[in-house]
Amino acid sequence: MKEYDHKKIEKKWQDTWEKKGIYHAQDKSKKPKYYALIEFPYPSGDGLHVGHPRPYIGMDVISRKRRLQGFNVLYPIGWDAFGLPTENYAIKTGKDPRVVTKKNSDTFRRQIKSLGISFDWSREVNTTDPKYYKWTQWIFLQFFKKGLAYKAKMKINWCPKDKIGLANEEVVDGKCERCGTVVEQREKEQWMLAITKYAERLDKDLDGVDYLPQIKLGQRNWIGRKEGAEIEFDNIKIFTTRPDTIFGVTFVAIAGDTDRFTGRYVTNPATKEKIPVWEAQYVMGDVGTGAIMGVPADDERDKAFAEKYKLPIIENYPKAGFEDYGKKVTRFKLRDWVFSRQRYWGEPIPVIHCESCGIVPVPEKDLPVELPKVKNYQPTDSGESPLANIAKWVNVKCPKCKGPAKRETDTMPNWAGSSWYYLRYADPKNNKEFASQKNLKYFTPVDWYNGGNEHTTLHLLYSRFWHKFLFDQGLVPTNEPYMKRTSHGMILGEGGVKMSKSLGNVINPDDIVKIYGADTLRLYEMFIGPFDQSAAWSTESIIGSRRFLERVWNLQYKVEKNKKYTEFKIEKTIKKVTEDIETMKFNTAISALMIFINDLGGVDSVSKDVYKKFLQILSPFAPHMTEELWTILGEKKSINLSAWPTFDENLIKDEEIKIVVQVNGKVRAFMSVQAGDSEEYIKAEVLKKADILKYIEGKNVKKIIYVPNRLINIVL
Ligand code: ANZ
Ligand code: ZN
Repeated sequence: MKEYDHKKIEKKWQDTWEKKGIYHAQDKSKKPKYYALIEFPYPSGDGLHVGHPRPYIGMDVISRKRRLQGFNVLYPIGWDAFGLPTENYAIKTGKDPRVVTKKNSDTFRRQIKSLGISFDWSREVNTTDPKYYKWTQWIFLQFFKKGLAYKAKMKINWCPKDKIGLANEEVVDGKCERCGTVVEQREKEQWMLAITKYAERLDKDLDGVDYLPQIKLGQRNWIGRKEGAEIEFDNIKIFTTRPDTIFGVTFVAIAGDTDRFTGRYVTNPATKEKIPVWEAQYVMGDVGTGAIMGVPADDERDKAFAEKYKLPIIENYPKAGFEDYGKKVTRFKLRDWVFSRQRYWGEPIPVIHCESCGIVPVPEKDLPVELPKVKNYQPTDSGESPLANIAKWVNVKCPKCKGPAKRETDTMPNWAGSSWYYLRYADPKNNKEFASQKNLKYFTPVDWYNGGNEHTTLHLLYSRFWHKFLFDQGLVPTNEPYMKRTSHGMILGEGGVKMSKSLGNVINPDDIVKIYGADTLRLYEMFIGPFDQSAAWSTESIIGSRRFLERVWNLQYKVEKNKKYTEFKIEKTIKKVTEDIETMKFNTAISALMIFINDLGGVDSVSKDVYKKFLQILSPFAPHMTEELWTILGEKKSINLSAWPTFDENLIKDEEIKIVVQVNGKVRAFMSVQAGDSEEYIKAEVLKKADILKYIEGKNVKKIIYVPNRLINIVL
């Protein structure tokens, strides 16, 4: 007997698969396509920890199953590599961020490859590659040409530590999402993207996609669609969702830094009474019209305000019809997207400022505008990008009038490259278009996208916006980018605390792969708990997953080629695994596999047919070992090229049925039987049941009536 040597097996198959390009999606195929997507990682200097691969393995299970089901699967990966951590590291060490990015992504790639994820590495993209960001810049220019990218003086959220402007989405409880520093407000010229133009569709079109309910809700709340009315109190326009309360209005309030009476009065259009105009802190300048009508009797905040400043409160007032005073309007909470950063490590915004022509887009033939090499990556305290100091790069001729002009020195936020990367995967080497229409038509939309909950209001919303815009320009074939969206829970450290460097509880997958093997790690991460919930790592439990694989391995020595297979039915297990994978219940799929092996424990031999089917349904979880066993069984082609086992529904029906047990016509108990059990057998068994014995002990059983699959009646 050969022992299960994961080191040899895993290396061997990873090399073979790579050499044969077995996981490459075909641009042209008779098979239907399936596009599975994970959020491409940011290649950090710390390398992978065991939390990273959880979604990769989850979607890998789906992808592998789809291949066996006959699909031409696109399961790509790349690097979302612009952004602050690399830039801050460059500032500290003076190293070129390009070099740092290369090193980090090399590490990530090596680590991910060691897990046997079936990514199509031939389609790898990197957002910091000029060949890639050329198209990010090109798409920006399409926004610009349509007036959806514009410059505005804005109060922006400013992180004084990172020296960077933040989008609202990046501010959590008034603090910088990255470093926790309290955010300040600064007035600055910024590039904006007009996402609000798409607010209505971003909300409405959620109806047509299959996202988890909490993801839809998260987006809807963020977009904040609200129907209400605008009503004019003389020259002050207010926004209300309750125009019916207009007879209860006792004051009007406009947004202000302090609460104070303005000295002015306006007329209530319903009552024609004069009411005072206040400035109030609780009225937000950028919500609605920035002014409200105060109804202290029916609104908590208005009531608190009225009590504090001794304003009248009208308790009983007639309700108006919703339509009587109002111009009906729809309002959104969503704001336009602050799209520029004054930092180095991002895509340069491809426009030129000319004194006579104004803002001129860089001509398409001059794209990409490449990031120049600099000596110092430090952002300036005045808030200007380090690019502003490179006169040679900044000073250019205006493309229109050839007069002296200056390049824009702002760069794009780290959300830019990820807003369209899934389109590039369809045609990653194209240097004429961001992707050909033919490939886009074939591969998109993404069929299933799994990613982190933290991206619900950021990346997921941004990329839907870009996609809709591209759709409107006729550049992508569908209105939505992703048909289905799910999310995964985090993997926590031992004992349920977050894995972090400072706590010293980070588990490096390299160590696990070395000791237990990639298949064990994969199986364990899928078995650790419900996929959508957080789960705590336990090195002790990983041994259980390893033992299970060893048992599967050893079963090869019990295989009998000609054995007629009767005693063990695998159909139930096939059904369970087939269905559970579809709902990402990976943990229960694996328990079904484990139960099957347990039940097999005692037998002397197993039929080859059953064993092969078992290997096939285990293969998405443990691809290396199953491939090895498949070959040992004499198969010439990869298990990945085999067909997902189907099952005879009739054999499945052969399941437990609950029947009613009566004694003299009275229901006394229930009994589980197999549909295939004979009447004789059931009649004998029922008389042995403890909860029946007490009714019949010492009595004479006259007859037993059996109604198949329904009831059994013992007549005394
Ligand atoms: C009168 C009124 C009567 C209102 C009432 C509510 C209840 P919600 O409630 O969250 O859907 N509002 C409008 N613009 C505002 C602003 N710029 N800053 C602060 N509050 C503002 O939000 C809609 C309500 O929020 C609006 O309807 C308005 O108060 C207030 F019994 O008008 B209401
Ligand atoms: Zn000019």
